[in-house]
Amino acid sequence: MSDGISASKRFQLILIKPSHYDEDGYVVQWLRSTMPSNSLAAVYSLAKGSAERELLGSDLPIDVHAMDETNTRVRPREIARRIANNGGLGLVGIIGVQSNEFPRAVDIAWSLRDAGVQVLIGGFHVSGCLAMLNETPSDIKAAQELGISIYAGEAEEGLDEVILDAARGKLRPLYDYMKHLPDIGEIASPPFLPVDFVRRTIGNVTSFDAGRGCPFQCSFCTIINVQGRKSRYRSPDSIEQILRMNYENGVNRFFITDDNFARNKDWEGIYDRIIKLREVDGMDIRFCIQVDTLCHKIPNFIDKSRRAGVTRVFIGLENINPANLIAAKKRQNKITEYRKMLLEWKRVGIITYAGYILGFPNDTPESIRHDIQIIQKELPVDMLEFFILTPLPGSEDHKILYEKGVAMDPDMNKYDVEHVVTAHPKMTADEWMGAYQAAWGTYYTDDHLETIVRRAYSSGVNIRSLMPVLFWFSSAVPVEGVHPLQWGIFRIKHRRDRRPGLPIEWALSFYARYTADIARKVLKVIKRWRHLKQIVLKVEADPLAKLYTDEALMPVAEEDAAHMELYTQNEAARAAVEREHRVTGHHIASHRANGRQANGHHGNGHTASADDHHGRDELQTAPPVI
Ligand code: B12
Ligand code: SF4
Repeated sequence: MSDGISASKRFQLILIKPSHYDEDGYVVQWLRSTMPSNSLAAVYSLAKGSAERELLGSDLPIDVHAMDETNTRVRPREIARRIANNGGLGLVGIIGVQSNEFPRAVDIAWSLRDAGVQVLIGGFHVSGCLAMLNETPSDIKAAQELGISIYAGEAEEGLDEVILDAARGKLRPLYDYMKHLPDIGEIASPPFLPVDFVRRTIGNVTSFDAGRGCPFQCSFCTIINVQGRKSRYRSPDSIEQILRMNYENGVNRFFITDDNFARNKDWEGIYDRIIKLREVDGMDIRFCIQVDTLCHKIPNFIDKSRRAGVTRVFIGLENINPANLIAAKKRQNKITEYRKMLLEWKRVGIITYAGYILGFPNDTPESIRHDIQIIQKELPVDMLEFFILTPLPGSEDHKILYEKGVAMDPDMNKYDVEHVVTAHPKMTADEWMGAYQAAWGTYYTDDHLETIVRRAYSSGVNIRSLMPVLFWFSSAVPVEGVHPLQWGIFRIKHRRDRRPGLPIEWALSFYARYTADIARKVLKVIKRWRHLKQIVLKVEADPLAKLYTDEALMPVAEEDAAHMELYTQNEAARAAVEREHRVTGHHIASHRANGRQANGHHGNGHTASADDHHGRDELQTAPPVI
């Protein structure tokens, strides 16, 4: 960011999406980060809208600048200078701050406050805490005492007020917009980031939220308490506007950030518009979405996903032990539906990722390992990603522990779902952490990588497109020691950007270690990539590979449920299956009579609907993944 000296006054609005600190206290930063932040896109676009409307009058123009610390170094002194050079009026908004980013956000904010700059922090940490707790937690209070303002809630209706207050130099300590959730149907400035932002991330992918809110009630979830349980959604016109703005700039891959797009009340209207853009207007646009495990029951959802250009789907599987799912109030997750749902996605050639949470009350290191082995054998999911069950501020779990005074790690930097922050009834902290670290290796064995590729190939999934994502998810932890969602290309470390309280290292030892680290990681990456490539080439060269099948790919109608561990692993699983029999009135194994037989399709035991006609031949023409 240049200092941009101006003769007349210009209000400087600088938006920063912060990162967080690694184990050594250095800021996690990459040459190319995972994807552009939608939180930043949403606030940036609204701010640009305020600037275009000349909110502060024609004699005080607003300049909006944005930066994402996961790929750009934040230099507080440069920011302070820019504001001073433009007449001294400005505001720094620290955007979309998650709990794990709050300490870093406060450190950035504090150095800006020290230079006399007005700063406001918003995002899930502050919104979640204010939504759920009866008192303001000490870290937020401490920030306020440093003169840092707090914004809770969504920016769509409150940003103008903030800018007006900041222009008068009268920012309030707290803006609480939690009580009213804005309608986002027809926002004049929907989320958008200029193309240079997308270029600083991997691939040609950007993100936007088509809707907010989820009707379910999982106890570890923060979303429902911040964004609500009612579905609010952007209109198809608004979605088209977002897609066209990006497409015109050469960006045609999108991550729709809705936590559960299947419960977006207007998913079909949105899909129909996207299908029109693809099939009539010829726009080559592709999507990655997040859904729940019952999405396959929504008529047309999966087939329309394919037509709308969805190539990848994230599914909140979370666990295969029904006792754990009940403990987490995740009653909508039924193990008896998992295979049907995953086979449905396979049927249309869409790559699946499932989230799996470790540390529910009944988990032990042994049960976790065993559960992963069951998944490998019996569930046709491609990528599995692991998270440590964490009482994230904003969740019911956090509220309960907080109110009961149960010990939780006070360092918010650790609330990145990769650290143990509270006690577990059956595992020590070390055992729990060990089980998390081991989980990646247990799932992504050489044998299982080959099985995933073989299953995908025989199901019509483009394995050349699967390869990079499989590489990403199987390698992030062993190579870099970070979760795949946080990984990036080429780790950047600035010696002086270290967490306050930790010493600034000697240049020689810092750079020697940094270089050795990079060299070690590059070698690992090359080795792993080559290995995966060999698997892909081997499968492609195998004349029988298209005929590959196994227990996981077996149509539900043909499965031998009585012998599947998924359904028999423990008392809770057997009870869940029994309950399902009572409700549906027929036995899982007896689906055989109703389901489609092996005919080149992966049947799912559903009565075929009018739309249910896509077979393998069509899959060959399915678009490749993002
Ligand atoms: C997309 C996404 C990601 C993406 C991109 C990040 C992004 N922000 O776009 C990626 C994949 C990188 C990611 C990663 C992670 N994520 Co994430 N992510 C999301 C998700 C699904 C959507 C974010 C979003 O776009 N929301 C919509 C926007 C518009 O809402 P918003 O961020 O709240 O912003 C609005 C308001 O808060 C307000 N606002 C925000 N900031 C500011 C600032 C000012 C000044 C003002 C005025 C207003 C304002 O205005 C905005 C517009 O209304 C959310 C869940 C969710 N529904 O939000 C989880 C979520 C934010 N992620 C979460 C977590 C835990 C993570 C990870 C730690 C998990 C992991 N190991 O992968 C990592 C860590 C990332 C890191 N530190 O590097 C948690 C955070 C919970 C918490 N208490 O902190 C959430 C809430 C999901 C959950 N499990 O509960 N994530
Ligand atoms: S399904 Fe996902 S978004 Fe909905 S309440 Fe559960 S965890 Fe939250």
